[in-house]
Amino acid sequence: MNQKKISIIGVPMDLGQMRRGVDMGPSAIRYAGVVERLERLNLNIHDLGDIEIGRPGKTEEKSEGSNLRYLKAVAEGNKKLAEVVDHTIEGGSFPLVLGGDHSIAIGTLAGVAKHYDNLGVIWYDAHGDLNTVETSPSGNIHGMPLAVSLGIGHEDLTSIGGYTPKIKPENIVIIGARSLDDGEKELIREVGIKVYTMHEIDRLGMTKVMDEAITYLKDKTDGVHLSLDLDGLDPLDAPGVGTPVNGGISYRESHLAMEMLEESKIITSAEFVEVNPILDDKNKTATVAVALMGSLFGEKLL
Ligand code: HAR
Ligand code: MN
Ligand code: MN
Ligand code: MN
Repeated sequence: MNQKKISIIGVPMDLGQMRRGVDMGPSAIRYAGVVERLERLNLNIHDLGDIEIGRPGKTEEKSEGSNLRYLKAVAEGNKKLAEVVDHTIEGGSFPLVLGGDHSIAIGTLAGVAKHYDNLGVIWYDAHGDLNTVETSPSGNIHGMPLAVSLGIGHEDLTSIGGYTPKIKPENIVIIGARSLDDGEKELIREVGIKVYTMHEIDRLGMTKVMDEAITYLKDKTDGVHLSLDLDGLDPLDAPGVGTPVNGGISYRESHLAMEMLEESKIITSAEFVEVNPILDDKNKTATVAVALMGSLFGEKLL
């Protein structure tokens, strides 16, 4: 039988934001049993281990002429990640990337997008991650990866992988947004990104939201990357994240979303980010992440 091959890539990155500990996310997710869980689904799982991420000291936080935190080390780590993701796809395997903070989407997308003419992206997140050097309220790179992938941002980040942009605005769907900065709202309107905020999720229900999102992406894309930030979920269900925002997507709604993505067969790569075991409650958030991965890869209740 031709088994689907999945390569797990850990990225112990915590330099894209200010709460230390999210670098232990890949360990926490492995501890929660990701390999065993997916092996039960008769998938061929390869754990490639972790990408090496630099450990700069606090004094190296700001590099010359930039207000972005740890720009150099974030860019270096993402370059390595892009290479590994690229080779994973070349080798016929599905890349499943475990974060680490959301700045790693820069490298993941750099490695993925070169394999597609029209890559779609589902950005499951409380945030838009559409800030630029100019609009960022924090200087934290984890608030910027979607903008960077659109080709908007610091050149050291947009140039990763040797091409830019990675994705087109009309191929993006954001789901779960409830904390958008003014500059992000402007960019969403300016370039035309489809966003399902918590308002639409409450009003339409997750079934309709996912049906619409899948229909929106299906015909115009030749692959879809799922970038799932655990803070898209409500902090009651996923407390172990650095920037929790109340009023989020429930565990059950998220399961449904993953099941619908699995049925649609559109997802060709995925990443689960922002799991911070230091802020967590007995590894609850990593456990939720693994359960969602189970549904995404075909686990059934009956
Ligand atoms: N929008 C804020 C900023 O750019 C907070 C971003 C928080 N981001 C994440 N990723 N946790 O979604 O600083
Ligand atoms: Mn290559
Ligand atoms: Mn995010
Ligand atoms: Mn977020």
